[in-house]
Amino acid sequence: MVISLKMTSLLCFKRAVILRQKPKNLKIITFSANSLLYLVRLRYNNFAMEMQLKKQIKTETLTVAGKLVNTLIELGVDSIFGYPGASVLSIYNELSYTNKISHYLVRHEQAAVHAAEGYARTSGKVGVVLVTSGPGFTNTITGIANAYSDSTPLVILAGDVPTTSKQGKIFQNVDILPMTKSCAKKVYTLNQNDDIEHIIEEAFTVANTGVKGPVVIALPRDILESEYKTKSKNIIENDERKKDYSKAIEKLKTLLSDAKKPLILVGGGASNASEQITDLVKKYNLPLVSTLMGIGIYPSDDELYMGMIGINGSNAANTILNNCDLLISFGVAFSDRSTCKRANFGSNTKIVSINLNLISENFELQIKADVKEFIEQFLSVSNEKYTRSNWLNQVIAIKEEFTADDNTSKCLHSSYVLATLSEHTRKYEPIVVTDVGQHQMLTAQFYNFNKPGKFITSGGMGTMGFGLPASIGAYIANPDNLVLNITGDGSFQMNLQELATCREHNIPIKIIIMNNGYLGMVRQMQEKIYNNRYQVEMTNPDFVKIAEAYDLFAIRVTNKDELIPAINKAIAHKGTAIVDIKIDSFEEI
Ligand SMILES: Cc1ncc(C[n+]2csc(CCOP(=O)(O)OP(=O)(O)O)c2C)c(N)n1
Ligand SMILES: [Mg+2]
Repeated sequence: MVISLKMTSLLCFKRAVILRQKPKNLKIITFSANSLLYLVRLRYNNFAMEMQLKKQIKTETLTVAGKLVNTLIELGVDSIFGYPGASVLSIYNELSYTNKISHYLVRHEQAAVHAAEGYARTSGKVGVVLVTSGPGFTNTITGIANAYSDSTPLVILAGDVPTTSKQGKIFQNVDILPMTKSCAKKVYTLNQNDDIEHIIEEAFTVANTGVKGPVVIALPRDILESEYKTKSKNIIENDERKKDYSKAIEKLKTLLSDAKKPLILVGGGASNASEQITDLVKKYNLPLVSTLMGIGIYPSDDELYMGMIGINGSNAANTILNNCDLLISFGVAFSDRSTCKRANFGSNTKIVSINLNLISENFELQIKADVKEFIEQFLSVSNEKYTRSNWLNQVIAIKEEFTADDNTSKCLHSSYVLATLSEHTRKYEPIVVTDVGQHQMLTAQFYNFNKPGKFITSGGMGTMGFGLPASIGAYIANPDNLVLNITGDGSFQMNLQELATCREHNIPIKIIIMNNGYLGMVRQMQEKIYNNRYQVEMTNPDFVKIAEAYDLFAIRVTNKDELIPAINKAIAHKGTAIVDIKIDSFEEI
Protein backbone atom coordinates (compact mmCIF):
# COMPACT_ATOMS: atom_id res chain seq x y z
CA MET A 1 0.00 0.00 0.00
CA VAL A 2 1.26 3.50 -0.82
CA ILE A 3 1.01 5.83 2.17
CA SER A 4 1.32 9.58 1.65
CA LEU A 5 0.29 12.38 3.98
CA LYS A 6 -1.34 15.61 2.84
CA MET A 7 -2.96 18.24 5.05
CA THR A 8 -6.52 17.13 4.20
CA SER A 9 -5.82 13.48 4.91
CA LEU A 10 -4.05 14.45 8.11
CA LEU A 11 -7.15 16.34 9.31
CA CYS A 12 -9.27 13.43 8.31
CA PHE A 13 -7.04 11.07 10.25
CA LYS A 14 -6.98 13.39 13.28
CA ARG A 15 -10.78 13.35 13.36
CA ALA A 16 -10.70 9.57 13.06
CA VAL A 17 -8.33 9.31 16.00
CA ILE A 18 -10.73 11.38 18.07
CA LEU A 19 -13.75 9.43 16.93
CA ARG A 20 -11.81 6.14 17.19
CA GLN A 21 -13.01 4.99 13.79
CA LYS A 22 -11.46 4.53 10.39
CA PRO A 23 -12.53 7.25 7.93
CA LYS A 24 -14.14 5.70 4.88
CA ASN A 25 -12.42 7.94 2.31
CA LEU A 26 -8.92 7.31 3.69
CA LYS A 27 -7.46 4.77 1.34
CA ILE A 28 -4.13 6.35 0.38
CA ILE A 29 -2.12 8.31 2.90
CA THR A 30 1.18 10.08 2.08
CA PHE A 31 3.40 10.95 4.99
CA SER A 32 6.56 12.74 6.00
CA ALA A 33 8.56 12.19 9.19
CA ASN A 34 7.22 15.44 10.63
CA SER A 35 3.61 14.50 10.03
CA LEU A 36 4.10 11.11 11.59
CA LEU A 37 5.61 12.77 14.63
CA TYR A 38 2.59 15.07 14.77
CA LEU A 39 0.27 12.08 14.85
CA VAL A 40 2.19 10.37 17.62
CA ARG A 41 2.22 13.62 19.63
CA LEU A 42 -1.45 14.13 19.04
CA ARG A 43 -2.31 10.72 20.45
CA TYR A 44 0.08 11.14 23.34
CA ASN A 45 -1.29 14.60 24.19
CA ASN A 46 -4.87 13.36 24.17
CA PHE A 47 -3.94 10.50 26.44
CA ALA A 48 -1.89 12.71 28.77
CA MET A 49 -4.68 15.26 28.98
CA GLU A 50 -7.20 12.56 29.86
CA MET A 51 -4.94 11.15 32.56
CA GLN A 52 -4.24 14.56 34.02
CA LEU A 53 -7.94 15.37 34.13
CA LYS A 54 -8.70 12.09 35.86
CA LYS A 55 -5.99 12.66 38.43
CA GLN A 56 -7.12 16.20 39.10
CA ILE A 57 -10.73 15.25 39.61
CA LYS A 58 -9.97 12.29 41.81
CA THR A 59 -7.11 13.27 44.02
CA GLU A 60 -7.02 16.99 44.60
CA THR A 61 -10.47 17.75 45.99
CA LEU A 62 -13.54 15.91 47.14
CA THR A 63 -16.30 17.32 45.00
CA VAL A 64 -19.99 17.40 45.86
CA ALA A 65 -20.45 14.70 43.20
CA GLY A 66 -17.81 12.60 44.97
CA LYS A 67 -19.50 13.07 48.33
CA LEU A 68 -22.82 12.14 46.73
CA VAL A 69 -21.43 8.84 45.46
CA ASN A 70 -19.74 8.12 48.82
CA THR A 71 -23.05 8.72 50.60
CA LEU A 72 -24.86 6.34 48.24
CA ILE A 73 -22.25 3.68 49.00
CA GLU A 74 -22.68 4.23 52.73
CA LEU A 75 -26.43 3.84 52.35
CA GLY A 76 -25.87 0.45 50.74
CA VAL A 77 -26.87 1.38 47.19
CA ASP A 78 -25.62 -1.33 44.85
CA SER A 79 -27.45 -0.52 41.61
CA ILE A 80 -28.29 2.65 39.71
CA PHE A 81 -30.44 2.84 36.60
CA GLY A 82 -29.48 5.74 34.44
CA TYR A 83 -28.73 7.60 31.27
CA PRO A 84 -25.96 10.23 31.18
CA GLY A 85 -25.63 13.74 29.82
CA ALA A 86 -23.36 16.71 30.46
CA SER A 87 -25.03 17.84 33.72
CA VAL A 88 -24.28 14.62 35.56
CA LEU A 89 -20.94 13.59 34.10
CA SER A 90 -19.23 14.56 37.36
CA ILE A 91 -21.32 11.84 39.08
CA TYR A 92 -20.57 9.33 36.32
CA ASN A 93 -16.90 10.16 36.71
CA GLU A 94 -17.08 9.36 40.43
CA LEU A 95 -18.99 6.15 39.74
CA SER A 96 -16.15 4.99 37.51
CA TYR A 97 -13.88 4.80 40.58
CA THR A 98 -16.04 2.39 42.59
CA ASN A 99 -17.10 -1.19 42.03
CA LYS A 100 -19.61 -1.05 44.87
CA ILE A 101 -22.32 0.41 42.65
CA SER A 102 -23.29 -1.08 39.30
CA HIS A 103 -24.68 1.33 36.77
CA TYR A 104 -27.26 -0.07 34.34
CA LEU A 105 -27.42 1.99 31.19
CA VAL A 106 -31.00 1.81 29.94
CA ARG A 107 -32.11 3.07 26.53
CA HIS A 108 -34.74 5.59 27.66
CA GLU A 109 -35.05 7.48 30.94
CA GLN A 110 -38.66 6.37 31.53
CA ALA A 111 -37.33 2.82 31.56
CA ALA A 112 -34.72 3.79 34.17
CA VAL A 113 -37.50 4.74 36.56
CA HIS A 114 -39.54 1.60 35.87
CA ALA A 115 -36.43 -0.54 36.32
CA ALA A 116 -35.79 1.17 39.66
CA GLU A 117 -39.44 0.49 40.58
CA GLY A 118 -39.06 -3.20 39.76
CA TYR A 119 -35.89 -3.25 41.83
CA ALA A 120 -37.48 -1.45 44.81
CA ARG A 121 -40.70 -3.45 44.86
CA THR A 122 -38.92 -6.77 44.86
CA SER A 123 -36.14 -5.88 47.29
CA GLY A 124 -37.70 -3.55 49.87
CA LYS A 125 -34.84 -1.15 49.15
CA VAL A 126 -34.95 2.31 47.60
CA GLY A 127 -34.52 2.30 43.81
CA VAL A 128 -32.06 4.86 42.47
CA VAL A 129 -32.23 6.68 39.12
CA LEU A 130 -29.63 8.99 37.58
CA VAL A 131 -30.50 11.21 34.61
CA THR A 132 -29.35 14.41 32.99
CA SER A 133 -31.14 17.77 32.84
CA GLY A 134 -33.81 18.84 30.33
CA PRO A 135 -35.11 15.97 28.17
CA GLY A 136 -33.33 13.39 30.31
CA PHE A 137 -35.39 14.55 33.24
CA THR A 138 -38.69 15.14 31.43
CA ASN A 139 -38.49 11.58 30.09
CA THR A 140 -38.66 10.32 33.68
CA ILE A 141 -41.93 12.04 34.60
CA THR A 142 -44.26 9.18 33.62
CA GLY A 143 -42.16 6.82 35.68
CA ILE A 144 -42.11 9.16 38.67
CA ALA A 145 -45.90 9.55 38.54
CA ASN A 146 -46.22 5.77 38.29
CA ALA A 147 -44.05 5.26 41.38
CA TYR A 148 -46.02 7.91 43.24
CA SER A 149 -49.34 6.21 42.43
CA ASP A 150 -48.06 2.85 43.61
CA SER A 151 -46.15 4.20 46.64
CA THR A 152 -42.79 2.91 45.45
CA PRO A 153 -39.69 4.27 47.19
CA LEU A 154 -37.29 5.87 44.71
CA VAL A 155 -34.62 8.55 44.70
CA ILE A 156 -34.25 10.28 41.34
CA LEU A 157 -30.96 12.12 40.93
CA ALA A 158 -31.64 14.66 38.22
CA GLY A 159 -28.93 16.80 36.70
CA ASP A 160 -29.77 20.48 36.38
CA VAL A 161 -28.18 23.41 34.55
CA PRO A 162 -25.65 25.48 36.53
CA THR A 163 -27.17 27.86 39.10
CA THR A 164 -25.35 30.71 37.34
CA SER A 165 -27.26 30.12 34.11
CA LYS A 166 -30.74 29.40 35.42
CA GLN A 167 -32.16 32.60 33.87
CA GLY A 168 -32.91 32.98 30.18
CA LYS A 169 -32.96 30.47 27.36
CA ILE A 170 -30.46 27.89 28.43
CA PHE A 171 -29.78 24.58 26.71
CA GLN A 172 -31.52 21.62 28.38
CA ASN A 173 -33.07 23.73 31.10
CA VAL A 174 -36.43 22.80 32.61
CA ASP A 175 -37.89 23.80 35.94
CA ILE A 176 -37.79 20.50 37.78
CA LEU A 177 -39.61 21.56 40.96
CA PRO A 178 -42.96 22.74 39.52
CA MET A 179 -42.91 19.97 36.91
CA THR A 180 -42.69 17.27 39.53
CA LYS A 181 -44.31 18.71 42.64
CA SER A 182 -47.64 17.04 42.07
CA CYS A 183 -46.31 13.59 41.25
CA ALA A 184 -43.41 13.12 43.67
CA LYS A 185 -43.44 12.67 47.42
CA LYS A 186 -40.82 15.39 47.80
CA VAL A 187 -38.60 17.45 45.50
CA TYR A 188 -35.29 18.97 46.57
CA THR A 189 -33.17 21.49 44.71
CA LEU A 190 -29.59 21.34 45.87
CA ASN A 191 -28.35 24.81 46.86
CA GLN A 192 -24.83 26.03 47.55
CA ASN A 193 -25.51 25.99 51.29
CA ASP A 194 -26.92 22.47 51.43
CA ASP A 195 -24.87 19.48 52.48
CA ILE A 196 -25.30 16.78 49.83
CA GLU A 197 -24.79 14.03 52.41
CA HIS A 198 -27.71 15.28 54.51
CA ILE A 199 -29.96 15.80 51.49
CA ILE A 200 -29.32 12.27 50.20
CA GLU A 201 -29.82 10.66 53.61
CA GLU A 202 -33.03 12.61 54.14
CA ALA A 203 -34.30 11.75 50.66
CA PHE A 204 -33.81 8.02 51.34
CA THR A 205 -35.66 8.31 54.66
CA VAL A 206 -38.56 10.23 53.13
CA ALA A 207 -38.83 7.80 50.20
CA ASN A 208 -38.94 4.71 52.37
CA THR A 209 -41.04 5.68 55.40
CA GLY A 210 -44.79 5.98 55.96
CA VAL A 211 -46.57 6.02 52.63
CA LYS A 212 -43.55 5.39 50.42
CA GLY A 213 -42.87 7.26 47.20
CA PRO A 214 -40.43 8.83 44.76
CA VAL A 215 -38.18 11.70 45.86
CA VAL A 216 -36.52 13.92 43.24
CA ILE A 217 -33.27 15.81 43.81
CA ALA A 218 -32.37 18.49 41.26
CA LEU A 219 -28.57 18.72 41.11
CA PRO A 220 -27.14 21.85 39.45
CA ARG A 221 -24.01 21.04 37.52
CA ASP A 222 -21.82 23.76 39.04
CA ILE A 223 -22.62 22.65 42.60
CA LEU A 224 -21.89 19.02 41.74
CA GLU A 225 -18.50 20.02 40.35
CA SER A 226 -17.63 22.32 43.27
CA GLU A 227 -15.60 21.36 46.30
CA TYR A 228 -17.52 19.56 49.07
CA LYS A 229 -17.77 21.31 52.43
CA THR A 230 -19.70 19.96 55.45
CA LYS A 231 -22.76 21.98 56.43
CA SER A 232 -25.05 21.81 59.46
CA LYS A 233 -27.41 18.84 59.69
CA ASN A 234 -31.18 19.03 59.44
CA ILE A 235 -32.30 15.66 60.79
CA ILE A 236 -35.75 14.19 60.36
CA GLU A 237 -36.62 12.33 63.52
CA ASN A 238 -38.70 9.21 63.04
CA ASP A 239 -41.36 8.56 65.60
CA GLU A 240 -40.43 5.04 66.57
CA ARG A 241 -42.85 4.79 69.50
CA LYS A 242 -45.26 1.90 69.24
CA LYS A 243 -48.86 3.03 68.98
CA ASP A 244 -51.63 1.81 71.26
CA TYR A 245 -54.67 0.66 69.25
CA SER A 246 -56.65 -0.86 72.15
CA LYS A 247 -59.80 1.29 71.69
CA ALA A 248 -59.93 0.61 67.96
CA ILE A 249 -59.34 -3.07 68.59
CA GLU A 250 -62.31 -3.29 71.00
CA LYS A 251 -64.57 -1.57 68.45
CA LEU A 252 -63.44 -3.90 65.68
CA LYS A 253 -63.99 -6.96 67.88
CA THR A 254 -67.59 -5.88 68.54
CA LEU A 255 -68.23 -5.24 64.83
CA LEU A 256 -66.79 -8.64 64.01
CA SER A 257 -68.85 -10.56 66.52
CA ASP A 258 -72.05 -8.76 65.38
CA ALA A 259 -71.40 -9.45 61.70
CA LYS A 260 -73.02 -12.36 59.90
CA LYS A 261 -71.13 -11.99 56.63
CA PRO A 262 -67.70 -10.48 57.27
CA LEU A 263 -65.15 -10.19 54.48
CA ILE A 264 -61.50 -9.13 54.42
CA LEU A 265 -60.18 -6.91 51.62
CA VAL A 266 -56.43 -6.49 51.14
CA GLY A 267 -54.65 -3.80 49.12
CA GLY A 268 -51.07 -2.86 48.33
CA GLY A 269 -50.67 -1.00 51.63
CA ALA A 270 -50.73 -4.36 53.41
CA SER A 271 -47.77 -5.79 51.51
CA ASN A 272 -45.62 -5.97 54.65
CA ALA A 273 -48.29 -7.87 56.59
CA SER A 274 -48.77 -11.08 54.61
CA GLU A 275 -48.04 -13.34 57.58
CA GLN A 276 -50.27 -11.37 59.97
CA ILE A 277 -53.18 -11.30 57.50
CA THR A 278 -52.89 -15.06 56.97
CA ASP A 279 -52.94 -15.61 60.76
CA LEU A 280 -56.01 -13.40 61.11
CA VAL A 281 -57.90 -15.09 58.25
CA LYS A 282 -57.17 -18.57 59.61
CA LYS A 283 -58.02 -17.70 63.19
CA TYR A 284 -61.33 -16.05 62.33
CA ASN A 285 -62.15 -18.27 59.35
CA LEU A 286 -62.84 -15.25 57.16
CA PRO A 287 -63.12 -15.18 53.37
CA LEU A 288 -60.78 -12.72 51.69
CA VAL A 289 -60.76 -10.72 48.47
CA SER A 290 -57.99 -8.56 47.06
CA THR A 291 -57.50 -5.41 45.01
CA LEU A 292 -55.08 -5.54 42.05
CA MET A 293 -52.26 -4.22 44.23
CA GLY A 294 -53.03 -6.65 47.04
CA ILE A 295 -52.52 -9.79 44.96
CA GLY A 296 -50.12 -12.30 46.47
CA ILE A 297 -50.42 -10.97 50.02
CA TYR A 298 -52.73 -13.90 50.73
CA PRO A 299 -52.16 -17.19 48.79
CA SER A 300 -54.36 -17.28 45.65
CA ASP A 301 -54.84 -21.03 45.77
CA ASP A 302 -56.16 -21.11 49.34
CA GLU A 303 -59.87 -21.95 49.63
CA LEU A 304 -60.61 -18.76 51.59
CA TYR A 305 -59.24 -16.59 48.75
CA MET A 306 -62.17 -15.43 46.62
CA GLY A 307 -60.35 -13.44 43.92
CA MET A 308 -59.78 -9.88 42.79
CA ILE A 309 -62.52 -7.24 43.11
CA GLY A 310 -63.09 -4.19 40.92
CA ILE A 311 -63.98 -3.17 37.39
CA ASN A 312 -61.60 -5.79 36.02
CA GLY A 313 -62.05 -8.23 38.88
CA SER A 314 -63.70 -11.62 38.92
CA ASN A 315 -67.47 -12.04 39.05
CA ALA A 316 -67.12 -14.24 42.10
CA ALA A 317 -65.13 -11.70 44.12
CA ASN A 318 -67.44 -8.82 43.16
CA THR A 319 -70.56 -10.85 43.99
CA ILE A 320 -69.18 -11.81 47.40
CA LEU A 321 -68.22 -8.18 48.01
CA ASN A 322 -71.79 -7.10 47.25
CA ASN A 323 -73.15 -9.66 49.70
CA CYS A 324 -71.00 -9.04 52.77
CA ASP A 325 -72.25 -7.05 55.75
CA LEU A 326 -68.86 -6.10 57.19
CA LEU A 327 -65.84 -5.28 55.04
CA ILE A 328 -62.54 -5.07 56.91
CA SER A 329 -59.97 -3.50 54.60
CA PHE A 330 -56.23 -3.52 55.10
CA GLY A 331 -54.03 -1.09 53.18
CA VAL A 332 -56.70 -0.32 50.56
CA ALA A 333 -56.79 3.03 48.75
CA PHE A 334 -60.44 2.56 47.61
CA SER A 335 -59.63 3.81 44.10
CA ASP A 336 -62.40 4.03 41.51
CA ARG A 337 -61.03 0.91 39.76
CA SER A 338 -61.77 -1.27 42.76
CA THR A 339 -64.90 0.41 44.06
CA CYS A 340 -66.54 1.20 40.66
CA LYS A 341 -68.96 3.98 41.66
CA ARG A 342 -67.38 5.12 44.88
CA ALA A 343 -70.38 7.18 46.00
CA ASN A 344 -72.54 4.06 46.32
CA PHE A 345 -69.79 1.71 47.36
CA GLY A 346 -70.70 -0.36 50.36
CA SER A 347 -73.97 1.49 51.04
CA ASN A 348 -75.36 -1.67 52.68
CA THR A 349 -72.11 -2.71 54.25
CA LYS A 350 -70.20 -1.50 57.26
CA ILE A 351 -66.67 -0.63 56.15
CA VAL A 352 -63.59 -0.62 58.33
CA SER A 353 -60.31 0.77 56.98
CA ILE A 354 -56.91 0.10 58.49
CA ASN A 355 -54.36 2.12 56.53
CA LEU A 356 -51.65 4.75 56.82
CA ASN A 357 -54.07 7.20 55.21
CA LEU A 358 -57.60 8.15 56.26
CA ILE A 359 -60.00 7.37 53.40
CA SER A 360 -63.63 8.37 54.06
CA GLU A 361 -65.69 9.75 56.90
CA ASN A 362 -68.59 7.57 55.81
CA PHE A 363 -66.80 4.43 56.96
CA GLU A 364 -67.89 2.73 60.18
CA LEU A 365 -64.36 2.78 61.54
CA GLN A 366 -61.07 4.22 60.29
CA ILE A 367 -57.84 3.28 61.96
CA LYS A 368 -54.73 5.19 60.90
CA ALA A 369 -52.11 2.54 61.40
CA ASP A 370 -49.42 0.39 59.94
CA VAL A 371 -51.31 -2.80 58.98
CA LYS A 372 -48.71 -5.20 60.33
CA GLU A 373 -48.44 -3.44 63.67
CA PHE A 374 -52.21 -3.23 64.04
CA ILE A 375 -52.93 -6.90 63.30
CA GLU A 376 -50.15 -8.01 65.64
CA GLN A 377 -51.75 -6.05 68.46
CA PHE A 378 -55.23 -7.27 67.49
CA LEU A 379 -54.21 -10.93 67.50
CA SER A 380 -52.37 -10.59 70.80
CA VAL A 381 -55.61 -9.65 72.59
CA SER A 382 -58.19 -11.84 70.86
CA ASN A 383 -58.71 -15.46 71.74
CA GLU A 384 -62.10 -16.14 70.18
CA LYS A 385 -62.56 -18.83 67.53
CA TYR A 386 -65.16 -18.29 64.81
CA THR A 387 -66.77 -20.78 62.43
CA ARG A 388 -69.60 -19.04 60.43
CA SER A 389 -70.27 -22.07 58.30
CA ASN A 390 -73.38 -20.63 56.56
CA TRP A 391 -71.56 -17.62 55.18
CA LEU A 392 -68.50 -19.69 54.26
CA ASN A 393 -70.59 -22.25 52.42
CA GLN A 394 -72.31 -19.42 50.55
CA VAL A 395 -69.07 -17.78 49.38
CA ILE A 396 -67.47 -21.07 48.37
CA ALA A 397 -70.56 -21.85 46.27
CA ILE A 398 -70.33 -18.43 44.57
CA LYS A 399 -66.65 -18.99 43.82
CA GLU A 400 -67.30 -22.40 42.25
CA GLU A 401 -70.20 -21.10 40.20
CA PHE A 402 -68.04 -18.52 38.46
CA THR A 403 -64.87 -20.56 37.94
CA ALA A 404 -64.00 -20.41 34.24
CA ASP A 405 -63.38 -23.61 32.33
CA ASP A 406 -62.18 -23.14 28.80
CA ASN A 407 -60.08 -26.25 28.34
CA THR A 408 -62.30 -27.43 25.49
CA SER A 409 -61.64 -24.44 23.22
CA LYS A 410 -59.19 -25.04 20.32
CA CYS A 411 -58.17 -21.41 20.06
CA LEU A 412 -55.65 -20.07 22.59
CA HIS A 413 -57.48 -18.09 25.25
CA SER A 414 -55.56 -15.99 27.76
CA SER A 415 -57.22 -17.73 30.70
CA TYR A 416 -55.92 -21.09 29.44
CA VAL A 417 -52.45 -19.76 28.61
CA LEU A 418 -52.07 -18.03 31.98
CA ALA A 419 -53.42 -20.92 34.04
CA THR A 420 -51.07 -23.30 32.16
CA LEU A 421 -48.13 -20.92 32.65
CA SER A 422 -48.99 -20.64 36.35
CA GLU A 423 -49.18 -24.39 36.84
CA HIS A 424 -46.03 -25.03 34.83
CA THR A 425 -43.85 -22.40 36.51
CA ARG A 426 -45.08 -22.61 40.11
CA LYS A 427 -42.07 -24.65 41.22
CA TYR A 428 -39.83 -21.68 40.42
CA GLU A 429 -41.97 -19.26 42.47
CA PRO A 430 -41.29 -16.65 39.79
CA ILE A 431 -41.62 -12.91 40.08
CA VAL A 432 -44.28 -11.99 37.54
CA VAL A 433 -44.22 -8.46 36.13
CA THR A 434 -47.08 -7.43 33.89
CA ASP A 435 -47.82 -4.60 31.56
CA VAL A 436 -51.18 -2.91 31.25
CA GLY A 437 -54.29 -4.16 29.50
CA GLN A 438 -56.42 -7.28 29.33
CA HIS A 439 -53.36 -9.52 29.82
CA GLN A 440 -52.65 -7.71 33.12
CA MET A 441 -56.12 -8.25 34.57
CA LEU A 442 -56.22 -11.82 33.30
CA THR A 443 -52.84 -12.52 34.90
CA ALA A 444 -54.22 -11.15 38.17
CA GLN A 445 -57.14 -13.55 37.83
CA PHE A 446 -55.61 -16.71 36.40
CA TYR A 447 -52.01 -16.83 37.61
CA ASN A 448 -51.78 -18.14 41.17
CA PHE A 449 -49.69 -16.00 43.49
CA ASN A 450 -48.94 -17.55 46.82
CA LYS A 451 -46.35 -15.18 48.20
CA PRO A 452 -46.15 -11.41 48.56
CA GLY A 453 -43.84 -9.44 46.29
CA LYS A 454 -44.27 -11.86 43.39
CA PHE A 455 -46.84 -9.89 41.39
CA ILE A 456 -45.51 -6.56 40.18
CA THR A 457 -47.82 -4.38 38.13
CA SER A 458 -48.63 -0.76 37.41
CA GLY A 459 -51.78 -0.21 39.44
CA GLY A 460 -52.54 3.45 40.14
CA MET A 461 -51.41 4.80 36.77
CA GLY A 462 -51.76 1.78 34.51
CA THR A 463 -48.64 2.71 32.58
CA MET A 464 -48.18 0.71 29.39
CA GLY A 465 -44.47 0.01 28.90
CA PHE A 466 -43.86 -0.61 32.60
CA GLY A 467 -43.35 -4.36 32.30
CA LEU A 468 -40.07 -4.88 30.44
CA PRO A 469 -37.93 -2.35 32.34
CA ALA A 470 -39.54 -3.25 35.68
CA SER A 471 -38.66 -6.90 34.98
CA ILE A 472 -35.04 -5.88 34.43
CA GLY A 473 -35.02 -4.15 37.82
CA ALA A 474 -36.73 -7.11 39.49
CA TYR A 475 -34.09 -9.48 38.10
CA ILE A 476 -31.20 -7.25 39.19
CA ALA A 477 -32.59 -7.25 42.74
CA ASN A 478 -33.27 -11.02 42.61
CA PRO A 479 -30.73 -12.68 40.32
CA ASP A 480 -31.60 -16.17 41.61
CA ASN A 481 -35.31 -15.85 40.95
CA LEU A 482 -37.05 -16.59 37.65
CA VAL A 483 -38.63 -13.36 36.36
CA LEU A 484 -41.53 -13.49 33.91
CA ASN A 485 -42.70 -10.41 32.06
CA ILE A 486 -46.27 -11.00 30.91
CA THR A 487 -46.98 -8.27 28.40
CA GLY A 488 -49.35 -7.27 25.61
CA ASP A 489 -48.39 -6.60 22.02
CA GLY A 490 -49.22 -2.92 22.53
CA SER A 491 -47.49 -2.46 25.87
CA PHE A 492 -44.36 -4.35 24.77
CA GLN A 493 -43.85 -1.89 21.92
CA MET A 494 -43.85 1.05 24.32
CA ASN A 495 -40.43 0.23 25.74
CA LEU A 496 -39.03 -2.56 23.60
CA GLN A 497 -35.79 -0.64 23.14
CA GLU A 498 -34.90 -2.11 26.56
CA LEU A 499 -34.17 -5.42 24.83
CA ALA A 500 -30.79 -3.82 24.20
CA THR A 501 -30.33 -3.38 27.98
CA CYS A 502 -31.28 -7.05 28.43
CA ARG A 503 -28.71 -8.12 25.83
CA GLU A 504 -25.97 -5.91 27.19
CA HIS A 505 -26.32 -7.08 30.79
CA ASN A 506 -27.43 -10.58 29.90
CA ILE A 507 -30.69 -10.33 31.85
CA PRO A 508 -32.37 -13.77 31.63
CA ILE A 509 -35.97 -12.63 31.98
CA LYS A 510 -38.66 -14.47 30.03
CA ILE A 511 -40.96 -12.17 28.08
CA ILE A 512 -44.38 -13.65 27.36
CA ILE A 513 -46.21 -11.58 24.74
CA MET A 514 -49.99 -12.11 24.84
CA ASN A 515 -50.31 -11.16 21.18
CA ASN A 516 -53.93 -10.46 20.25
CA GLY A 517 -53.17 -7.93 17.49
CA TYR A 518 -55.16 -5.28 19.35
CA LEU A 519 -55.01 -2.79 22.16
CA GLY A 520 -57.40 -5.32 23.63
CA MET A 521 -58.52 -3.43 26.70
CA VAL A 522 -59.46 -0.40 24.61
CA ARG A 523 -61.15 -2.54 21.94
CA GLN A 524 -63.28 -4.11 24.63
CA MET A 525 -64.37 -0.70 25.94
CA GLN A 526 -65.05 0.69 22.46
CA GLU A 527 -67.12 -2.37 21.62
CA LYS A 528 -69.22 -2.07 24.72
CA ILE A 529 -69.56 1.68 25.12
CA TYR A 530 -69.13 2.93 21.55
CA ASN A 531 -70.98 0.26 19.63
CA ASN A 532 -67.96 -1.50 18.08
CA ARG A 533 -66.38 1.65 16.66
CA TYR A 534 -62.70 1.10 17.28
CA GLN A 535 -59.30 2.07 15.84
CA VAL A 536 -57.05 -0.23 17.82
CA GLU A 537 -56.14 -3.07 15.48
CA MET A 538 -52.36 -3.16 15.15
CA THR A 539 -50.11 -4.27 12.32
CA ASN A 540 -47.42 -5.64 14.55
CA PRO A 541 -43.81 -6.32 13.66
CA ASP A 542 -42.59 -9.90 13.71
CA PHE A 543 -41.52 -10.12 17.37
CA VAL A 544 -39.32 -13.15 16.69
CA LYS A 545 -37.36 -11.14 14.12
CA ILE A 546 -37.18 -8.20 16.52
CA ALA A 547 -35.58 -10.54 19.06
CA GLU A 548 -33.13 -11.77 16.43
CA ALA A 549 -32.13 -8.19 15.68
CA TYR A 550 -31.21 -7.76 19.34
CA ASP A 551 -29.43 -11.12 19.28
CA LEU A 552 -31.96 -12.66 21.68
CA PHE A 553 -33.79 -15.99 21.71
CA ALA A 554 -37.46 -16.05 20.66
CA ILE A 555 -40.13 -18.60 19.88
CA ARG A 556 -43.69 -18.34 18.54
CA VAL A 557 -46.74 -20.22 19.82
CA THR A 558 -49.86 -20.55 17.70
CA ASN A 559 -51.69 -23.50 19.29
CA LYS A 560 -52.09 -25.38 22.57
CA ASP A 561 -49.61 -28.13 21.65
CA GLU A 562 -46.79 -25.65 21.25
CA LEU A 563 -47.37 -23.88 24.55
CA ILE A 564 -45.63 -26.04 27.17
CA PRO A 565 -42.61 -26.93 24.96
CA ALA A 566 -42.13 -23.21 24.26
CA ILE A 567 -42.31 -22.31 27.96
CA ASN A 568 -39.75 -25.03 28.69
CA LYS A 569 -37.39 -23.83 25.97
CA ALA A 570 -37.62 -20.23 27.14
CA ILE A 571 -36.89 -21.17 30.74
CA ALA A 572 -34.03 -23.49 29.74
CA HIS A 573 -32.45 -20.74 27.64
CA LYS A 574 -29.68 -18.99 29.57
CA GLY A 575 -30.40 -15.43 28.44
CA THR A 576 -33.41 -13.26 27.70
CA ALA A 577 -36.14 -15.20 25.90
CA ILE A 578 -39.29 -14.03 24.18
CA VAL A 579 -42.37 -16.21 23.73
CA ASP A 580 -44.76 -14.64 21.23
CA ILE A 581 -48.17 -16.24 21.84
CA LYS A 582 -50.91 -15.69 19.27
CA ILE A 583 -54.07 -15.56 21.30
CA ASP A 584 -57.73 -15.02 20.49
CA SER A 585 -58.16 -11.42 19.32
CA PHE A 586 -61.66 -10.97 20.66
CA GLU A 587 -61.47 -12.08 24.26
CA GLU A 588 -63.22 -10.09 26.96
CA ILE A 589 -62.26 -9.85 30.59
C1 LIG B 1 -49.03 4.86 28.32
C2 LIG B 1 -50.46 4.45 28.17
N1 LIG B 1 -51.15 4.84 27.08
C3 LIG B 1 -52.45 4.46 26.92
C4 LIG B 1 -53.06 3.69 27.86
C5 LIG B 1 -54.53 3.27 27.70
N2 LIG B 1 -54.62 1.81 27.57
C6 LIG B 1 -54.91 0.99 28.61
S1 LIG B 1 -54.87 -0.61 28.22
C7 LIG B 1 -54.48 -0.28 26.63
C8 LIG B 1 -54.28 -1.38 25.62
C9 LIG B 1 -53.13 -2.28 25.97
O1 LIG B 1 -52.85 -3.10 24.85
P1 LIG B 1 -51.95 -4.37 24.97
O2 LIG B 1 -50.69 -4.03 25.64
O3 LIG B 1 -51.84 -5.00 23.64
O4 LIG B 1 -52.76 -5.28 25.98
P2 LIG B 1 -54.13 -6.07 25.76
O5 LIG B 1 -55.19 -5.23 26.37
O6 LIG B 1 -54.32 -6.29 24.32
O7 LIG B 1 -53.92 -7.33 26.53
C10 LIG B 1 -54.40 1.10 26.42
C11 LIG B 1 -54.11 1.74 25.11
C12 LIG B 1 -52.29 3.33 29.00
N3 LIG B 1 -52.82 2.64 29.97
N4 LIG B 1 -51.01 3.69 29.10
MG1 LIG C 1 -52.91 -6.58 22.78
